[in-house]
Formats: sequence, C-alpha cells, structure tokens
Amino acid sequence: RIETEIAVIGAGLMGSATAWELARRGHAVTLIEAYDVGHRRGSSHGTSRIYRRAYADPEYVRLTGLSGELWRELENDTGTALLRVTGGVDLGAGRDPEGLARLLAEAGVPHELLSPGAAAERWPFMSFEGPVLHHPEAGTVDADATVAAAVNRAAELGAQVITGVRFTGAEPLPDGRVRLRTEGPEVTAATVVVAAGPWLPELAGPLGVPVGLPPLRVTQQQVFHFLSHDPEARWPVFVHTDGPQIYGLPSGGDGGSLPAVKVAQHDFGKPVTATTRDGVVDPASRDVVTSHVRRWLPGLAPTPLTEASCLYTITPDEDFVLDRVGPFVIVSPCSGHGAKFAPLIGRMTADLALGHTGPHPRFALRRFT
Ligand code: PYC
Repeated sequence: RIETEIAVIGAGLMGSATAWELARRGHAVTLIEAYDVGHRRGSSHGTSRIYRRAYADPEYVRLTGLSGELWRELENDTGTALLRVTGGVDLGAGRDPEGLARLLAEAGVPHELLSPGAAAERWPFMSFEGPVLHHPEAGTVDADATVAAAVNRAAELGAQVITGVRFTGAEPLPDGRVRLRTEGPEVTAATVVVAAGPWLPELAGPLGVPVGLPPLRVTQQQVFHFLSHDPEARWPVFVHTDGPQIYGLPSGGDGGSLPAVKVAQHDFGKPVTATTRDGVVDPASRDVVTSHVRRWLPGLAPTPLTEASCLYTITPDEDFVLDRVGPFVIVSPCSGHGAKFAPLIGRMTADLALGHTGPHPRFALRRFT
C-alpha cells in the first residue's frame, strides 16, 4: 500500500516531465509505469524529435519559446544534453514559408527567407524549389535521454517510481482521495495525473473518470533513418509539404552515433489501439518516404538504414488535452507534435495537479462540449 500526494500514470515524455516538475517543487509523487522506463510500445521512444518554433499559429510559437527555456532548465538540473540546436527549414507550397516567416517576425523569433539557390548553397545535400524559411533556434530533442533523465532526477528528488505494474482501476474515497488498483501495490493519492498517451482511450473506462474525452484517434506511424553520404554534413531539421508532409531531422540512426537523418510522413496513419498495434511498418509509407528522399535529399543513401513504428494519439483539432476533472488531471494526447513541449507540459500539468491554475483554454476539455 502506498499513500502519496500525486500519482502519475505513465512514464513517457509527459509523465516523466510531470514527475520531475512536481518532485523538484518538493511534492510527494508516485510514478506508475506499466512497462519499463524507456519502453518502445508507445510514443516516447527513440533518440530524435523535432524542436521548432515555426508554427502557423501565434500561440504555439509563444509556447515553443517557453518550452525552449524549460528544456535548458531540465538539462541543467539533470546534467544531460537534451536539446541540440541545428536550425530548421520549412519548405513546399503547402507549408507556406512566407506565412510562417510573418508569424515568426511578429513573435520576434530570428529567421530568414531564402531563395532556393541560396538554400542549396547552404545545404548542398538537399534540393529546393520555391522560398525556404530558415530559423536557427530549431533543433532536435532526444526522447530516450529525456525520459531517462527526468525519471532518474525525479527519483533522486524523492519520487517513487514503480515499473512493470499495470493500472487496473480507480475508485473515489469519501475524503476526496482516489484509490488506484494496480497489478502491484494499491496506491492512494489526492490527485492522479493520467499521462498514458495512446493508452488513454483504454484507461479512461476503468479509471472511472467522468470526463468528456473527445473521440481520440490512435494511429500507427513509422519512421525511417537514412545514412548521410557526407558524415560531416550539418543537416537541419526540416518540414516539407508538397503533397504529403514529410519531416526530417538528424538522428544518429537510431541509438548510435551514425551520421543519419530520420525521415517520416506526418500523415495520421493506420488506426490502431495501443494494445492491438502490430508494429509492422507500412510499406506504402516506406515508398512515399523513400521517393521523397530520392527526389529531395540527394545527400542521403536512399535505402533506409533502420525503421521503427510508434503511435500518435490525435484529438479532433490537434490541440492537446491538458485539463483537470475532479481529482484527475488528463494529460496529452499530443497529436504528433507534443514532444518539443514536454517540459512545458510537465510544468502546466504540475500547476493543474496542485490547483495553481485552470487549463490553458486551447487544451481544455470543455472545448469539446
Ligand atoms: O513535432 O514538430 C513536430 C513534428 C513535425 C512532424 C512531426 N512532428
């Protein structure tokens, strides 16, 4: 039996950042993970995620700035390098580089609009057509290293971490606390943070959380790592929308220090559940990505070095869910673009869990009712 102030279900990027934030504020936290820390069944594994400030939405541009500051705080507190600045480019008619540049200008974010010729001089291992937005603050964050660092530091600060224990249900107690049933110890908490990512739709029922969850789509995505011909090439992160939206970022390929670039389609792929997903990479997506590499990325060997699948959990408007319902705080789903916000989501979740703030209006559940 464990008595705690705040239980956090799920030690992915968002749950681990939340546990770190609460622990460093001196609160008693119990982090409950159904598998091992760093497992590869959800949405938080792999070495590389995009950090970028170029959003077609001023509020997200603002939030990326806040998150950037918190990445540095997490790095300082854990002594771990997590955010690597590489610069980022946005291109393709569907991406509207000029519109993005206007938004970055309004927010005071450094950037430049380049002609395709100027971009090709700077990144000769890529091909360009049309205007190219470059913003130097973009880069990559290491998801695996973030989860490990946040969980370890939270534990050092006193958080209790329970792994390999599935959560099976919850019941409210007369004093307002919640009793959590798990396959292991029973946990009683004043507040329960549910940061279960793609398991959220399956857990909400057994949790007995009376939330107006929107219809959430869980999809199986795939990512591909390609070797750079020139090991010294300094690849930027990129988002290229010309038909399919393709994104890429330097990756190490994956888990090593190879000069590789992760390239994938941001397409909301095959509908699955976290339990039924098969992990089989979709050959149609491999074809789309490989064709893109052949056409636009001559600096990469066009046969994937490695490939992997992961899950997106998508809300109808692609904004996050980050809200409180009674003693429960529901965190994420991040609709395929949340990783860059992990420490900020950790902070916002901690504030909700401690009753310091209400939800950010864009992330509130009431928008669905
Ligand atoms: O998080 O910025 C992002 C992203 C772009 C494409 C997929 N994820």
